[in-house]
Amino acid sequence: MYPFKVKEKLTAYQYLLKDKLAGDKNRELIALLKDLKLAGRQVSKELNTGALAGSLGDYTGSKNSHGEKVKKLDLIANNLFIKSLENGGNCAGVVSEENDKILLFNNENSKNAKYLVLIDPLDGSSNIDVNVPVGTIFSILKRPRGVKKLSTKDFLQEGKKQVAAGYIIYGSSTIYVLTVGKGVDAFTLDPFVNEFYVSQTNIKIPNKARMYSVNQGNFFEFPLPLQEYIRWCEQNDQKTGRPYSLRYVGSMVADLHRSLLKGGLFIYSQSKNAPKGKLRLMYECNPMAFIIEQAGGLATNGKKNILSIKPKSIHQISPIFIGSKEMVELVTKYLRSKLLN
Ligand code: P6P
Repeated sequence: MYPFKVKEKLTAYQYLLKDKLAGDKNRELIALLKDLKLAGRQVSKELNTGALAGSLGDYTGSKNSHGEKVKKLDLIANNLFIKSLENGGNCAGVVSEENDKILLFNNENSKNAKYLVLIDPLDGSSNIDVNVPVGTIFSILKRPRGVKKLSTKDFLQEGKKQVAAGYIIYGSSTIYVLTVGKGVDAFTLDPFVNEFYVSQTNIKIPNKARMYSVNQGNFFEFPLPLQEYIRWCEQNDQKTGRPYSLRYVGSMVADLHRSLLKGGLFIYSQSKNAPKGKLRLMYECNPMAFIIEQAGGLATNGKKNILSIKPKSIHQISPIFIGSKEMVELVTKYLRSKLLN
């Protein structure tokens, strides 16, 4: 056919159709993932031209349900994802960090759709104007069987019930990392054809590494066992490769993308100022935990596996210790042994 080997370049859609989501039963899920990719491409374009269009990191003057300042692009991203999900007809309802309550779609296609989406449309938005990578994090749950009229309780499912989870990191390139429960794959946006192509398949997180990721400024606010663990990381011990390196971007998606590829431990702990931590269970901790565990890592809240936590509210906060298995096991051992309940 050709005098040279044409390297097959599969789009995310073609790869999923061919491999991990083959078969008619997955048609709606593949279509839902396309709806999320569309909004991801739109957010990527907004970010890349952001500075030209007037800084998108500006404060809108309003605060979200967590009392955090809402930036322009937070709202733009939220609207883009909600519109794409509503018009795609593959999602029955959404929990978004930017919306206090659940959002149910009533159009003919969506109202009986099989899937629910929980999303942080733009995580780390305080970094937008200093060009630090930010990201979208999403979790996909199945609509409970036989439920015609959805309500909040239908979204309150344990993380282990997730059908799929992913994030899109808007950095030097825009990368969409996804698990559908059969390992973790990454797709990179080719801006010239505006399509996501397979870039890494079946990613495995190293079992241990010499990097930990925590806001060291909160050190004296942390529980004592965590302070002891961090001091252990800082000690000089060649046999165990210590001292470890501290890497903290202040953008969960950026810190966890590095940990996924190079190994490491990401910590957002409870502290005296934040007794439950800061990150949200349903659309930050759960999706990231599903991805990291599918890559061979681990995620706990310092006592139990993140994916086994029974949620009580859609914006619930949880401490999280996530990353390379051996590192999470060790820090959890410290915390379990001495954490004051
Ligand atoms: P802190 C961004 O605001 C975010 O939600 C995560 O992306 C990030 O990991 C964390 O908060 C940073 O919080 O308190 O260390 O600035």
